[in-house]
This record gives sequence, structure tokens and C-alpha cells, in this order.
Amino acid sequence: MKINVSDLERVAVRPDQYPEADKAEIAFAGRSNVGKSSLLNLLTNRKKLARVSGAPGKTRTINFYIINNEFRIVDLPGYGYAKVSKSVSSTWGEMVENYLQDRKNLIKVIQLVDIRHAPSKQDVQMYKYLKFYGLEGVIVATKADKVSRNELFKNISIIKKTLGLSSEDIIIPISSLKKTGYEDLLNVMDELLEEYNEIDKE
Ligand SMILES: Nc1nc2c(ncn2[C@@H]2O[C@H](COP(=O)(O)OP(=O)(O)O)[C@@H](O)[C@H]2O)c(=O)[nH]1
Ligand SMILES: [Mg+2]
Repeated sequence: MKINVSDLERVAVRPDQYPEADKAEIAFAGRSNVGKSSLLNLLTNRKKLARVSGAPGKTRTINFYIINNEFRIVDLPGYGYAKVSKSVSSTWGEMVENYLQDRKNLIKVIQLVDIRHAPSKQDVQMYKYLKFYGLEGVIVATKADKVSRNELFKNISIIKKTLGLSSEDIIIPISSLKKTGYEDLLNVMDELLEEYNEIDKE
């Protein structure tokens, strides 16, 4: 798959603000600062589609990007930023939960984790949560340029173990800085969309 056209279609905090559920959606989730915006920009080949931030915790909305006029990439607000207040973090939970639990056209949530660190408690919680909704199974290990080749294999096995990945789950190391690994993710997304369209036809 090649992404030729992409645009921010909608910014939402409540379900009544979501765009119509007429197109397949693939969402991206991960803690603040994991590299979600950078990855979206890499996939869409746009420098400033999603805002890359040095200060974590800025995105508190669900952003819907329309891709090739065919499907959507949905940027979920980042979790796990220490400095947010209790009320902000409960809004976060409600916002994400609302979206995940009854979005009919949501086909998968790509979960991002930093390749340098063992997944946090919240990463593990997120994986379990996605599993509950049947949306788990594709993990991106971000910032792959920050580790050596040896470390890469070692850290991937730590990530698999800590999250409790199954043998069918896919984990893809990507560097947005070096622009490596993203073709594998685009292929996975392509397959997911094909599956969805096949089911749709039946
Ligand atoms: N070295 C390196 N830094 C990255 C990579 N991806 C993101 N970053 C940096 O990590 C920080 C957070 O990135 P951002 O995309 O805004 O993360 P988000 O909060 O998850 O959307 C920024 O300083 C980015 O430049 C990567 O692949 N390699
Ligand atoms: Mg971001």
C-alpha cells in the first residue's frame, strides 16, 4: 500500500463528534511521547500532518485522518503522562473506552511501545484491554534507531514477554527518524483492510 492522500478529517472528544462509521478505521495507541505523531507523518509521507511534540501529553483528543479517501487512521490520545491530573486521566479513560467499545468500523488498534524500555504497567494494561475487545495483535516498537542490532532482538523478546504476546501477534520495529520498518506496517494494514472489505462483501 502507498498512502497518496491524507488529511485531518475530524477532531473529537465525544462519540457524537466522530465522523460517520462508513469507512474502516485503524487506530494508533501508546503512551505520550512514544512516537505516534512521528509515525503517522512517516506513513503518510507528510512532515506536519500530526504534530510532533517535545513536551508529552499535549494531544487530548481523538484525531481522525482520512487516508486515500478509503479508510481512516485514528490517533488516540497518549496515556501515561505523569503530570496530568486525576480528572484529566479519567476523561482520557472514558474517551478511549467510548471509542474502543462501540466503534463498529474499527478493525484494529496498533499499539506502540518504545523499543528501549520494557513495557510499562499501562502498556500491559492497554494490551489486555485491546485483547478484551479483540483489537490486539499488532505492536510497533518505536525509535528502533536508538538501539544496536543485538539490543533490538533482546528488547523485542522482552516486549513480547512483558506484554504477554501470543505467537500470532506481530511486532514491527520502526524508526521514524531513519524511515525504516514502516513498509512492513503498511503491508499489515493493507491485509487488515482487505480482510475487512471481504467480510463487508459477504
Ligand atoms: N530517535 C528517534 N526519535 C523519535 C522517533 N520517533 C519519534 N521520536 C521523537 O520522540 C519525541 C516524541 O515524538 P512524537 O511523535 O511527538 O510522539 P507522540 O507523543 O507519541 O505523538 C519527539 O522528540 C520525536 O522527535 C524515532 O523513530 N527515533
Ligand atoms: Mg502525538
